[in-house]
Amino acid sequence: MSKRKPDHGNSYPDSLSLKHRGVGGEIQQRAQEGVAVLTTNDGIPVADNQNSLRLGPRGASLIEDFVLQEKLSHFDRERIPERVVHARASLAHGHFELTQSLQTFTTAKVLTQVGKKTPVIARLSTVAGSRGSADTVRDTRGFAVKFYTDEGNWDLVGNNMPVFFIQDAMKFPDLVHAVKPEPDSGVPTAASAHDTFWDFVSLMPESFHHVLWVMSDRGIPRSLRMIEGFGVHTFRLINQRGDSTFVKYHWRPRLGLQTLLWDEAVKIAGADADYHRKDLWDAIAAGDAPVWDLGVQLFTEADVQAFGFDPLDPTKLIPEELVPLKLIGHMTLDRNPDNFFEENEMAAFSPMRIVPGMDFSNDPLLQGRLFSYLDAHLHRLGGPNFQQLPINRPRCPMANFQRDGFAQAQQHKGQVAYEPNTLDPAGPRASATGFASAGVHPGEVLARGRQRAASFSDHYSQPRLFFRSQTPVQQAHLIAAIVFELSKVKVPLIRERVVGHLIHIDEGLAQRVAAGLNLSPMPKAPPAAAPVVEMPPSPALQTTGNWPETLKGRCVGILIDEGSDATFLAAFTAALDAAGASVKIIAPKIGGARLSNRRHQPAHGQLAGSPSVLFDAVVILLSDEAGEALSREAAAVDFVRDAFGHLKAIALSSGGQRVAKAAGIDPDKFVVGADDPKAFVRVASQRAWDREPSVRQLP
Ligand code: HDE
Repeated sequence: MSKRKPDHGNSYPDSLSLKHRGVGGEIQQRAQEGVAVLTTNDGIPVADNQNSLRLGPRGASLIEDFVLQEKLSHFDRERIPERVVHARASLAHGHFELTQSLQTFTTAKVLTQVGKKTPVIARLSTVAGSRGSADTVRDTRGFAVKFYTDEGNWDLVGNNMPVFFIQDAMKFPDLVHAVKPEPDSGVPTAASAHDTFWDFVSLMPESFHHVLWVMSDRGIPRSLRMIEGFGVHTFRLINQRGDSTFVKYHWRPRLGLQTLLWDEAVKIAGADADYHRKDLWDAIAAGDAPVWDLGVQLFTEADVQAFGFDPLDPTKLIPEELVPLKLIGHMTLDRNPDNFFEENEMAAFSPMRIVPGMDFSNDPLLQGRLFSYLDAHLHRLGGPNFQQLPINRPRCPMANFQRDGFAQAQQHKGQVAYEPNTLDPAGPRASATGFASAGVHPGEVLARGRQRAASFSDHYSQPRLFFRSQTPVQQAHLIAAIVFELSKVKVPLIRERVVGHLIHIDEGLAQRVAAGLNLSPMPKAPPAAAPVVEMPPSPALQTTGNWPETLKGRCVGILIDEGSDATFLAAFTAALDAAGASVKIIAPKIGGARLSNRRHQPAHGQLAGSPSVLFDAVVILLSDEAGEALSREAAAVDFVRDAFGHLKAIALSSGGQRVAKAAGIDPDKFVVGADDPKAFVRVASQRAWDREPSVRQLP
């Protein structure tokens, strides 16, 4: 990626440029020479940026030191409130290209102009953790995309799971309070494995569908480049005639859905808390731009009658077998931000931001969100002018009569700031092609009251569909995750309540969780508000079942030391490169090692700081002597043992075999020799799921 010229901050908007400010002299001269002069925010050149103004070398500091005052007071205000949820995230720029028009369904240009590239930003986040929490925690991931369309900004603010915990916005603060660190102790950080979370969900049967999704391996993605995205709610598209069609949005990563193992995720959190952030950044910086296809499920009011569930209920998904996914375009993320704070921290997404040709549905969770995001931005970003921040500005013309307010950065001219008027005939006016809300659905009985639709009362059929659609490997992981989390819950009654709900979802699931907890006797299932309906399994919902066989986008670690075979190293590097993997050389010392041909090979990482959890497959390319020495080095032995335990492919030289022996591994077909890069590429494109029962006892 091309390195862009650093902006030293003294580039004010045009009307306030250096020339106009007449600061002149040295600044302009140095600017002409291409060297920036350090100034205060008022543009006053600073002569000494090392020492404060003091009365004598050992005397007191003077209050007249405006340079120090400005620097410290600005610093004191550097932080803004972090997002209550989704505080931790990565952001990237890119574009969306439409490949199939939806003009039968909508007038929105972004969805009808085939071939048009609309600039986008995507912010991919965790939910529960604070800004400084680890990337690989078990959690839902936020998938927020801002489309800078020609008709204004459209934000699709979704998650990597198609359903949500709750049905009504009224419960959101309770849900978030339950999952966040417990208020008395302040622990745990970024984890749902604690009493308050499970207490809450055990009392909210509607949450179980989402709970199963988070407990599946989708809750621990391998990479942000490998997560799916969903708009979750049902939205509407409106066509020229004013007809409304329901729509659900899906993002599909071209790299496929890939996940971690729990033990791996936990160890990565220690080895590299920024694992996902770096992975996305590095891929984009290397020109390896991730791509997602955008798919839609379109259906009408009449179709809904046949579903047997209510698409306004955000705890329900629409199986693709029922309403197929239509791929209409793709998003490419190909540019990293220049400044994390200005682009990621200050980005404001809201589901309320839709463009003409779109509308909302009456999903009560969505309706609550339509209030909450603007309110959060007004608080977090210091007032009503946050849309003027560069990252939030529309890229199309905008004009209205809103004025003033904190941090107003526009320079409005003229006498008129109201409408209607005759004094500014060229000023902005509403247009017939502007945004118009769809009419209320005819025939709906509108009775005011705090209420929930009877069609929202089936809480178990879809979790059953999700669970039964999974492969046995995924079912085992999901059960292990629930057992793990409930084992952190201190109050036995909460564990029992959870198992009670699981009985409705799947008897076998409940029994295996109970066995994993050593819970006996089996608790009773609570009464279900609606009978559980059997649905045909949906392969599209599989997690490990949808794992692609490829090395594309993955990373292979090659452990070398003094005397490693140079020919094999070259052969592996070439084969892996051709297969689309990135390669990282690891050595006991960061300075690298001298290979068999006496050539010096630098390393990307030091062994002690680069455990094998950071790689998708590993090659242990050691000479016999180095292998002998490293078989007494815990970092090397753990490197191999963990790779094996995490179901990864391993290539071993004869020296590598010595380390593997010390790690006590029993080679299987995913362990190959270091003389066969082709065989390695083949096995490294998969995970050794069959190996799991030999290394881990799953409930
Ligand atoms: Fe959010 N959510 N949310 N949420 N949400 C926020 O907005 C909220 C919900 C989602 O990268 C906040 O600017 C309520 C569902 C994402 O900046 C806040 C309800 C889905 C992001 C807020 C929900 C999401 C947020 C925090 C229930 C998936 C990160 C600060 C009615 C469809 C956006 C902020 C970014 C962020 C409120 C439920 C996704 C507090 C009240 C469902 C991806 O306003």
